[in-house]
Amino acid sequence: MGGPKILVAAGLLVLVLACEESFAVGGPFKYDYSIPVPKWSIQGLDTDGTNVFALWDDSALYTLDSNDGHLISSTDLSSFGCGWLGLAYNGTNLFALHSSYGGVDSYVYEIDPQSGIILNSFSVGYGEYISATIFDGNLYLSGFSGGGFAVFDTTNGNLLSSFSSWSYHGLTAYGSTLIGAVGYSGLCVEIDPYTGERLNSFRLNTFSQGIRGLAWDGTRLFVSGIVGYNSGAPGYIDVYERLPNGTPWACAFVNWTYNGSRDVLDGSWSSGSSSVLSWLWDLNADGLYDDASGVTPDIDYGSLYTIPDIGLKVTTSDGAEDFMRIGNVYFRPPGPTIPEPGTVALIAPALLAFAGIAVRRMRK
Ligand SMILES: [Ca+2]
Repeated sequence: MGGPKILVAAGLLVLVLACEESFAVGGPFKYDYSIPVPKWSIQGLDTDGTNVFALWDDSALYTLDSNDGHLISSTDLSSFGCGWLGLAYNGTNLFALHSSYGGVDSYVYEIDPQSGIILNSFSVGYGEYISATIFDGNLYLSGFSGGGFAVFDTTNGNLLSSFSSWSYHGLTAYGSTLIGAVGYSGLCVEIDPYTGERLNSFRLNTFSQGIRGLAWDGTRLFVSGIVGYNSGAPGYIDVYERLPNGTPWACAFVNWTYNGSRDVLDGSWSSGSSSVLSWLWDLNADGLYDDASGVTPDIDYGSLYTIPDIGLKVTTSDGAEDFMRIGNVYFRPPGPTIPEPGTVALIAPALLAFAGIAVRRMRK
């Protein structure tokens, strides 16, 4: 009589394994390995498939082996001062973004990756650019006019186009689209490279103090960021592999936005391998997602403008679930001094970032 019990046990084991597999940690990418880098804050990142090029903001360029991470070469850029924020490789040379604030023009330096010699440079004008990539042979910079993309001809520095979008701290070409990282939250967004439209979103559970660099080589996604606040400390680059097509995944992301009269919770950045079926909210910190539902839940805040702990659970139509928790969300009271809606959409994540609010992630 042992046979059926074993079969049942085996069946349950298969069921458990199947359930675990349906929860793709990190969205459509899975953590694979890390490689060490000499510095704690690698803001620019790209790869030629064999090597990884890493730009320390203050200020050096490193070439590392993409597999074992050993340091192949380094180029001292300290004579330019800090502010190296973006790096892009066009198949031949590197384009390093040195960005400035306060009305001073930013520059892009074309660098030979073999010798580290600067071959060329051009001004990209005043813009708070924070990341760079090559797409379709042209240089894409994110952060244009506080949000959006500017596209430059790499041969002469001419501005080819610009369009509004969010500002992405890390940026990489990803086949026919782009992927950008939204700073501190671990949220990454797949972006239409011609319109800036958000196509998809996922989160990488890494660099809680900020993703700053992304590079895709066709099979691996390299991710750099900020590690601690010690400028003498070393850092690392995390390497993710793409999960097979069809792998269910879900991404919960709590945002808040202005709807014309007040701030509202907004779960519309949540995404997954199929459509999100439900958004369930925990607003009283009891761990039960039973206080509100819907992508922008209609809740009565009363005089409460700070919710100390918000949880969002999303479920996709293929059964994947994801959870996100966020602390101390401040809703501004309705009043005449509220900025325009378009500005608010950009301010919200900045508030989140500058408040240093811990974004915690839970997963069953
Ligand atoms: Ca609850």
